[in-house]
Amino acid sequence: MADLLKLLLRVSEKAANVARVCRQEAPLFQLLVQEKTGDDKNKKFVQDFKTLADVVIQEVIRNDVGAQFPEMVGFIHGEESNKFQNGLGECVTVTVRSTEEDTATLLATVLDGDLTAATLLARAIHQDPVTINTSTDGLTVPLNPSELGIWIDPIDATSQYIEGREEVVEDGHLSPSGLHCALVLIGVYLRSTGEPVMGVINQPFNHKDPASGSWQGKIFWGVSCSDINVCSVSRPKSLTTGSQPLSVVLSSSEKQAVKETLALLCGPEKLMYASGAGYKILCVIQGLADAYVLSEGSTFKWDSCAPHALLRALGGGVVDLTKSLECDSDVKVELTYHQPYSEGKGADRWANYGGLVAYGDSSQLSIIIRALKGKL
Ligand code: 2IP
Ligand code: CA
Repeated sequence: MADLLKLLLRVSEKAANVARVCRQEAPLFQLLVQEKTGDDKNKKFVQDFKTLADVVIQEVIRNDVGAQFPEMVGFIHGEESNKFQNGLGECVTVTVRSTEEDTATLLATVLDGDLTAATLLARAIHQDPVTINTSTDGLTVPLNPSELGIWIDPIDATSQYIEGREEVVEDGHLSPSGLHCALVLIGVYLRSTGEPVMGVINQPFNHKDPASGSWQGKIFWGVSCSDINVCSVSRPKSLTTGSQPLSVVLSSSEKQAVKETLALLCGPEKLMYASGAGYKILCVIQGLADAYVLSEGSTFKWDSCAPHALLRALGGGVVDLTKSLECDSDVKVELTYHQPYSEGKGADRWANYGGLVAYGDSSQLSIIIRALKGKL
C-alpha cells in the first residue's frame, strides 16, 4: 500500500494548490472573503464559497482515490456534503467531471454563471501537481485497500485560511495563528478496529518564496501498522528533559479549569495557545509542544485521524480525555475512527466527544491525566 501513500501525497498537493489558487486569483479571492447577505444576496449563488472550495477539494481526493482503489469507494469520508442548495432551492451535487470544461460548467451552476471563477477553480482541480518533494522509496505497507477507510479535512482552521494573516514563522517555534495553521488532512484507518494507520498533512502556506512572492507548502506523512512505524518528521528528543516543565498547547477557548490546572503543571511560559486542531497536533508531532489538551468535544474524526497516525508512528498517540480520566492514569484509551458516537446527531456523530490529549511520550501523558483528574 505504499502506492496509496504516494497517491495521497499527490492528491494532498492538488488540494493545497486549490487552496492557494483560491487566495491568489482575484475573482476567487473575492468570493472567498465576501459574505452575501440581505439585498445583495444573489439567490442563484451557493451560500458559502468557502464551503464550495472545501467540497471541491474533498471531491478531488475522493475521485482520485476511488479511481485507483475502487475497493475504497464508499469508505472515503469527509467533513462536507457535496450537495448544495442555492437560494432558489435548486439542488446541485458537486462532483469532479472527466474534463476541465465539464467541471467548469458544473461549478458555474452553483456560482450563478460566473464562468471566470468556475474556470479558474476547474483548472486547479484538473492540474497535476508538479513534483512532490518527499521520498517514500523502499517503503512497503502490509495493508489491503479493502480493509481501509479514509477521513478528509479539506482545510482545517478555515477561519485562519479566510483571514489570511501572513506570519513569519521561525523554524522550531510554534506560532499561534495565521495562514500556516491551515492544513489539508488525509487520514487512513482500519475498518475493523478504527486504528489510524496512515496520515498525510499538507501545509499549503508553509513559507513565502522571497524571489517569486508565492507560497510554498510542506508535506508531512506517517505510517503506523504492524511493526512498521515510519514518519517523515524526525522528532527532536522531547524539549522536556529532567527538571524542565512540560509544554502544552491549548485552544484559546479552553475551559478556565483546564488552563489553571495546566498552568500549575507547566508554568505560564510553557502553556501555549494556537489555532486549528490539526495544527496543534502537528506542533506535538514536531516537538514544539509535548501535548495538546482539549476538554470539549469540538473536534471531529477528520481533524484528528491524519495527525494521529503520524504521532503513532513516532511512539505517541491521541487519547480520549474523558475516558482516560475514568481509568487508571497509565491506561491509554486511544481514539478510533470507525464508529460514530451513537448519541450524536448529524456531524456530531463523528465528534471526538470526550475531548482529547495528543502526546508524544506516554509518561508525559500520564502526568497530564493525573493532574487533570477531579478537575473537570
Ligand atoms: C476546526 C478548526 C478550529 C478548531 C476546531 C476544528 O476545524 O481546526 O480551529 O478549533 O476544533 O473543528 P480551535 O482552533 O479552537 O482548536 P474547521 O476549521 O475545519 O472547521
Ligand atoms: Ca477541521
